[in-house]
Amino acid sequence: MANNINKARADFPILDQQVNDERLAYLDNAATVQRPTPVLQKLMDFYQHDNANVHRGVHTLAERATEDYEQARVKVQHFINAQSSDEIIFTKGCTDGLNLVASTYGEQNVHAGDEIVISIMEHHSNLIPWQQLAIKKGATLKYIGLTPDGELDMKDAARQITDKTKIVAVAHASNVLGVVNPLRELAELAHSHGAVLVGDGAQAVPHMPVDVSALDVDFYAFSGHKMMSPMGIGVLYGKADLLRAMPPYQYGGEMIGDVHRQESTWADIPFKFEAGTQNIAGAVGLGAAVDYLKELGMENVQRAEQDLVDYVLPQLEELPYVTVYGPQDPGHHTGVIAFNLDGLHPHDVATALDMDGVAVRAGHHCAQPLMEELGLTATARASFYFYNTKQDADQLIKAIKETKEFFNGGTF
Ligand code: 7TS
Repeated sequence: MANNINKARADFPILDQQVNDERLAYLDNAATVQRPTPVLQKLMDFYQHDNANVHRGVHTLAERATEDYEQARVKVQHFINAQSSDEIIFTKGCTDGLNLVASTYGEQNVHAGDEIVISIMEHHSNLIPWQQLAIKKGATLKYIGLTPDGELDMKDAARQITDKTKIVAVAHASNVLGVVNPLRELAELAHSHGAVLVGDGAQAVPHMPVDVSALDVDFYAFSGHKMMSPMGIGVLYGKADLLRAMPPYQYGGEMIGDVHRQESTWADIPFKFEAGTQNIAGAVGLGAAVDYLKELGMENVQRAEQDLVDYVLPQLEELPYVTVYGPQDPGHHTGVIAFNLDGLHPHDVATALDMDGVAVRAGHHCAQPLMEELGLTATARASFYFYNTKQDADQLIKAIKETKEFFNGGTF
């Protein structure tokens, strides 16, 4: 593999293509990123040489597959600095991990009159599980608001989190505003009131060094497909003592201790939470993605993205007809940039940009309460990854100018 971040783009043949007769500038990385050849190769190798079900057979392939699967767990453990690989549960993705916590820890610990605190910038995946839990239990769901700069209002956090709070659940990085939230401070605040902190790491783990021990989060969920693994695999980190005290999420094979006609016991963690045949190849692919990111160095990944933001954000902000959401200071902004063009619907903008080869997303980005808070129904969103280049950024700016001209009938 190209272990130099400047050469890494060559590992992504998908990026080297034309769409609508234009060079592709793939800027929809917050939705999903692309996979490098070494990850695809690992997947192929696994299916061609080692594929078997895990933890079941004593035959050689089953042992090899089990070894690969468990090694992937250890790789993830070290990548996010968990204390033990038992604290790494493989899930279908971030959404699945958050639902797991709501359905087990939440079910067990939230009662009528309790409070759950989330932020107004949450993705629906870190909102609806808590909303439904609150409805079911007769608990109250409260929201931490934003500062005028579009960052999490920590003064409001201190107001919202009280002794009635049982769970605080907040995104580590927003998929719309491009902000990174202070999870360590939120964890301290939550713990001082006897609550747990659930971190949604979907937009953080692929882009910056993440240390769950230093953050002192109790649970932390993320998706593999946003960090170059196959689809359909993700991770839930949980502190071992909490996971051990929680009931299972689903029932079936693999998660049991002993089964009798009328009663059963459960396996120890992490297997208690991995009922049925898991996405074994997905986990193996995630392990390969972790290897790839480690070789690049997460500091380098973060710096490469920051360089792109420093380059493109001021250019966007300079355009009088463009509104950028979230912090205007590039130093406070991740590679997720939500924006609108005056008088144009973001879907029209995204369609026009696609004609120029620029792939962006438009819509509410699964964050409708945030849109409501901002007085919007939708935005366009460009989102960068380390393999993007200044050429991609230039193409975005040029396409935005052309779009404005086109819709203005050339009068702009
Ligand atoms: N949390 C955040 C902050 C996210 O951005 C997403 C996905 C999820 C949770 C859910 O992840 P999943 O892999 O389980 O679906 N965000 C986006 C997005 O912004 N555009 O497409 C998916």
